Amino acid sequence: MSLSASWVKSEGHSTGGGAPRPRPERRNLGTIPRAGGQATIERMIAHLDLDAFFAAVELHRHPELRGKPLVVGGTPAGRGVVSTASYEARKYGIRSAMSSAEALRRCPHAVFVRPDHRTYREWSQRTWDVVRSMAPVVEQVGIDEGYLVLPEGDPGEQAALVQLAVRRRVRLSCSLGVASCKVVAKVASDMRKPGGLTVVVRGGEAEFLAPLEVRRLPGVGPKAERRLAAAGVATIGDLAGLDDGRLASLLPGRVGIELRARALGIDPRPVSGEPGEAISISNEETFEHDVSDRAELHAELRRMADGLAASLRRRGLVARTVTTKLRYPDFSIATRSQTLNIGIEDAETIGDLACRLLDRALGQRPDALRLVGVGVSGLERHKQLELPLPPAHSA
Ligand code: DCP
Ligand code: MG
Repeated sequence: MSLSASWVKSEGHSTGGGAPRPRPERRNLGTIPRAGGQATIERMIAHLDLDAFFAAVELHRHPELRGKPLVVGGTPAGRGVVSTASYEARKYGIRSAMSSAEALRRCPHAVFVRPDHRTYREWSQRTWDVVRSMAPVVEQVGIDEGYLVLPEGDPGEQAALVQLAVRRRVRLSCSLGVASCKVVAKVASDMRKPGGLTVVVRGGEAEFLAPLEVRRLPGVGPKAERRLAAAGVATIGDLAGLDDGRLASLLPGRVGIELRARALGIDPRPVSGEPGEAISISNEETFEHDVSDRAELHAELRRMADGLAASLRRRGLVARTVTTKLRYPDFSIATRSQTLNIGIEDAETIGDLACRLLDRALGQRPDALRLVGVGVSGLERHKQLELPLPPAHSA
């Protein structure tokens, strides 16, 4: 499992010569309500973006294409355009939105594959299910990108765990940027693609952004970039340093004021996913070799149940339905579900049910398995009541 080195500034790093800049004021970014309601805690957030997403999915479907320059898009014979290109193809200067004909000119031995959006949506959903199972608040903003409030603990380590989970459970590579606010996290996730993780410490936002080209700041489009370039504003730091008069002449109105604030690493937009908005949380594992040992399968399910229980507790949720999924070596899938009268959140009960459901399915078809998974659904807010486990009925 390879993780690229993090770019982590040490805490308390000085902001360079002269008087230290004032710390940006506290913001409500990455702020999630504490159980009970009133008090809030401030958390670091992450922006996650999958690497060469459509191409990465196609490489799973056509492993024989690995290592070759791959273009996903319309046909170069017609008026097709490039949706995305593998990193191998990007070495030839192939980019999203370029005509496929131009892509073929740049790399005559590139392989072209037509996009299959339905499949990409499925892979996207699998990815975001994994992220939602790990983070208390998740706001997906595109098919392959979104923001998450990081769980408690060291932000870089927590982000690395999310990255690892996406790689292991979905088998996709992603890059993450960790910061105190959305705009900085988004810029950071793009710093070390593919497979990168970049952490910007709180207080280091403006210094991190300053040397970067101004077009890398989200919100600066080609038109604004041209205007700024003509006035000698080349970097995000140049934009951050504009006085009110120059800013108003170059980028009049609220747009200018907002972009200058962003250039300073100030962005008040919250991560706006509601906790518990997910309708299900699941976890699954594809084995290196098919597994038939019942004890090993049970141990795997219990490990997943632990993770699901932790995720439910973190989000203040309980689940009423447990589902076990099995995939056989011939890729056929079986699922078994059980629904309870009240919600549960503890690892042991989820694990017990998951194992029982597995046994039931294996009773009908006792083969080795390629994959097992556990999901919980029927999610609802936890009620502060200790109730015994009710009699269960099957669904
Ligand atoms: N996409 C598209 N047309 C574009 C841009 C993107 O169809 N002009 C699709 C294909 C991409 C997906 O959206 O795979 C995600 O877009 P990204 O900009 O995140 O690009 P990639 O994920 O492909 O590459 P990167 O590693 O740079 O994120
Ligand atoms: Mg991407």
